[in-house]
Parts: sequence; structure tokens; C-alpha cells
Amino acid sequence: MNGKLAKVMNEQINKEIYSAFLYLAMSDWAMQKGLKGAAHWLYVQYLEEMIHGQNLYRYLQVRGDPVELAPIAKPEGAWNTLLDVFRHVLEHEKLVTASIANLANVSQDVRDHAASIFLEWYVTEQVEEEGNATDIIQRLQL
Ligand code: OFO
Repeated sequence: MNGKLAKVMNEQINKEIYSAFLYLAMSDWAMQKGLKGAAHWLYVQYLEEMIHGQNLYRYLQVRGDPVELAPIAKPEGAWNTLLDVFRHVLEHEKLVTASIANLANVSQDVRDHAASIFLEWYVTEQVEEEGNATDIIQRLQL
């Protein structure tokens, strides 16, 4: 693959695993508050984010590009309310959406049609991720 595309794809692996860690921290926060349903939902997001990262990892390998792993930043671990947690989820997913959009733009700039098609799944997934967080925020605000 084009070097710039491989680089941003590697960086996206780190962002997906960071997302996983953030959800894992949020899940434990909810568990400590006795909010088991929320803890379960957030734990499932953790598992999904790991798969998002793994699929990028595999894609780089299938294309014959080296995977470059970087340290995962420590996720935040303190929120005041469950509403704060989900506001953070939405804010975070918006950052991820922007990052995926940049990745898709790079794949188009270098005319890598196969990568663009592969990345379409991530573009669509981000619509769902932001939609889910928005729905939950609205319900919590009632
Ligand atoms: Fe990987 O979708 Fe959320 O961050």
C-alpha cells in the first residue's frame, strides 16, 4: 500500500484499541456504581472496538504491509454521572469519525480503491456509533 495510507491505518489501530480501553474504563466505572446494565453495554463496546482494531491489523497483513504498534494512552477513569460518561462517548466517537474520514480521504487521494471499499464499513459504523450514543444521552436526559 502507499506509505502514507499504511501509516494512517496503523495509527487507526491505536485509536481503536484506545477506544476499547476507554470503554473498558467506563464499564468498570459503571460497575463500581452498581449500574450493571450500563456496565454490560460499555463492555460490549470494548469488545467491538477490539475487533475494529483487529480488522485493520489483518487488513495491513493481507496487503503485505508491516503492522506498527504504539503504546496505548491511559484512558480517563473518573466521571460524575452516567450522563457524563455518555457525553464523553459521543465526543470521543466524533473524534473517531473524523479520523476515519481522514483515513478514507487518504485512500481516495492515493486511488487505492480496495482500501476505500474496505474502509466504507468503518464510515458506516461511525454513523451507528454516534447515533447510539445520542439516543442514550436523550434517554438519560428525560
Ligand atoms: Fe471503532 O468505533 Fe468507536 O471508536
